[in-house]
Amino acid sequence: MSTNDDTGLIAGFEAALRRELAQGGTPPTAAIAMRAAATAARETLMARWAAAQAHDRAREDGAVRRVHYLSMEFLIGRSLGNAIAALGLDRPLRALLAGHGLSLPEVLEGEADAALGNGGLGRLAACFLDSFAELGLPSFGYGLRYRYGMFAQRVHDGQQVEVPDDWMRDGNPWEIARPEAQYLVGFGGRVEVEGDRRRWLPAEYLVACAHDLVVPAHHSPHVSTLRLWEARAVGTIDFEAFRRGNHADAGRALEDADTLNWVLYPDDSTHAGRVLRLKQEAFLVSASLQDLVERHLAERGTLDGLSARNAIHLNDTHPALAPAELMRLLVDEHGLAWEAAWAVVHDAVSYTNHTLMPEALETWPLQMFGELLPRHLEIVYEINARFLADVRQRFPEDADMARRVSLIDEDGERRVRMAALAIVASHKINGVSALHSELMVQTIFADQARLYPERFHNVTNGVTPRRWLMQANPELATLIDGAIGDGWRRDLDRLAALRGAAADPAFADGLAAAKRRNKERLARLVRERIGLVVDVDSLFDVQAKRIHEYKRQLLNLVQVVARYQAIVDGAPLQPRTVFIAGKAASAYHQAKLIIRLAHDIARVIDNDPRSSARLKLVFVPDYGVGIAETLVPAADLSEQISTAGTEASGTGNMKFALNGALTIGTWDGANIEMAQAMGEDNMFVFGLRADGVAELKARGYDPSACIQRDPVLARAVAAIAGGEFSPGEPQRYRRITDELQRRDGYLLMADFGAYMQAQERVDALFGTPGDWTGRVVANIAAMGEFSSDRTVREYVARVWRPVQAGSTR
Ligand code: 26Q
Repeated sequence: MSTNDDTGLIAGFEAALRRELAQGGTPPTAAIAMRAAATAARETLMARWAAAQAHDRAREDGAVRRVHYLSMEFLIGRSLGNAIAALGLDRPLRALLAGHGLSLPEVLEGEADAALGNGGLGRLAACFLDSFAELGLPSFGYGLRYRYGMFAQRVHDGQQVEVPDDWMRDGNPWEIARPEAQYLVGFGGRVEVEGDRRRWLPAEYLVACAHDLVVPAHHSPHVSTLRLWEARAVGTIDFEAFRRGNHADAGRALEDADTLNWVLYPDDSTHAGRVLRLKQEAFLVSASLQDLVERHLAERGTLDGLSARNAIHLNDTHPALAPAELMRLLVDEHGLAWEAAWAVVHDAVSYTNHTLMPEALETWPLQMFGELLPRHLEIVYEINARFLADVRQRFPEDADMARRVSLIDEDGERRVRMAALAIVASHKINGVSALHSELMVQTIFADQARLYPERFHNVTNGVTPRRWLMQANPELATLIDGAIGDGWRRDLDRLAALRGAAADPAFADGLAAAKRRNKERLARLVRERIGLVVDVDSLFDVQAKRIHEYKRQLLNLVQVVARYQAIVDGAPLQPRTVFIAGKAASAYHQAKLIIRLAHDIARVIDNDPRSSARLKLVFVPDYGVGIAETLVPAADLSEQISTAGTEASGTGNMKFALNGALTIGTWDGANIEMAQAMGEDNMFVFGLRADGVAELKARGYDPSACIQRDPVLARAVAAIAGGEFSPGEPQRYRRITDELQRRDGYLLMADFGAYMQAQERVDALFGTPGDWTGRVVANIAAMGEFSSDRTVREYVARVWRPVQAGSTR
């Protein structure tokens, strides 16, 4: 959106870039050019940041609150492509680089992925930052500045090996240190009683130092901020120890502080009970809330209006210490009465739940909690006492209610329940798809929903069309511009106008051509990274997400085995390339075994001349935002096959459909709303629904009966169990096949037949390209409501807007 107004900006950028590029004297490498462009773009971003802050401060209308989005994860990926597109600098940058013999794509490739997140929850937070900027919403994202982000995934002998992700090794040209924003965060120690006031005397302090990443809007000069906290020691080196030559002792305090910055816990939905993780959560919460209070005081001179002007959102329970910490700040440090402080907390705080899995609900051993955060534990007790008194009064007939909803789990080792804390404190609590929000109030939070029905609601997830269509798929974006204009870039609902374009043969041809080029791009990546050649005429079938049993990559693999066996028997099946990508949590053995099985199956298929023309299985290593940007636009088919009732929403499902892939999926998470938006006939829906899953489990599920009933399934499972894919070690997959035959907790065997039938429908449709393309258009045209702009607007309207005068929450 380069306009005449941008000429100054472009000239400034060019001058800055020339200055940066000239520094080495020698011709710049792609890496140097990347840093130079980032540094140059940063100057503009900083200016926009200052203007945005001034603008937000000056908003006197009180119509919007400043949003503080607290999240342990922000999976932002690379920034340069997004920044120069947003600032309208692609063209001058391309020209300048060409002058140095460099191309823009190779320069963009040189940037490290900022992988400060595990998966969906972290990527959602990154999409929200983009939408915050685009919507001009006064906001701060708050997170931690991990030295090592999500581990890099290597594959040795078909097995996942985790390698530290040293993403800041060459510095981070995007971050802006804010030495003026520093706060002390305490840990441990004891609580002193002075009359009716209590003071926490921590045993240890760390300093939280702010580093900002600036996220630009694409259609306005607005920017949003991601403030990442770094932990530093309060003091310096121990000079006395240093003088004695004891260097290790001299730096001990610095190093101890630094451990907090080291790693993002690579644990997707299983609970890692580590004291360092709790310390990280407390650090994020305390620094962010101190920053909020300080800013409010600086702007308004009083704590009055704190919650009328500020919203605090908890991205799952990881920052759920926030209500306790805000109570401590307001009551202990600023002298507010408990009731007044609690009203502020309740008015400010809201919470999003991202999982129904009971084992993933965060709890902390009381002992550990009390040792690290003694004052917060007292506050949790006080909140709990008042809450339970209310519960007992309101539900005298249900004697067990208090035990079930208590903030403290008293069964066995006593633990603090973070979700219970988040719910009691929040004025609004939401799930991330219609089904998930419904199940949330029927299952894990049924008691709380009885207590506070008005607090629970749904906000279906979305993804940013800037990164996931404009940047990842420029050819498709340009094609859509030609068909319906470029208004969709700001208002994704306009994609609905594409329905009319479905009948236009030129548009259909354009779609096919764009898809083919994106498939070629992926084929190149696969050739370069893993040395495999894939057939771009084959159907590209992609399942890309964290490896988890509930997501059922194993169902996909069993299907691939059955397909392989059918082809060997002579079935003339539609040629397919099946791509699987994703990381397994380092301690999740079953998930790692699934990765290994994928490699073993891929090898056997690849070495079998009878199948190689019709089937290929490719495991794409090191899945992350960067790989997704190539993988998503290249897919013909998107696999969204979780057991119904387990995937809270999914957001990959949205990215694939937006890029013109058809979905094969279960009636789960946001798949349901996508199917409803596009018409169920435009998605390959299969399998048990959530109620069917629950019924079957209640009836008593016997997976071996499913296997016996279906010879195709029996043969596929037998091949894996018999060591056909691991001839040197026939028992290698025993744990997997035993589970499938005996327990099959995620009902793969029950859904297998329906899945195979749906895959047959996929093959048949792919064989008639005209019909396939018609469905693709219907898919894209229906994706308007899955923009994160819509999602964020809903949060603003229902959660983050200031409460109306006179009404209460
Ligand atoms: C908890 C305790 C200790 C260490 C780590 C964790 C932890 C970390 C990450 C627990 C859960 C997560 C991540 C959860 C997640 O990504 N959930 C996904 O959120 C998406 C956005 O709402 C949904 O689309 C997905 O369905 C959901 O699985």
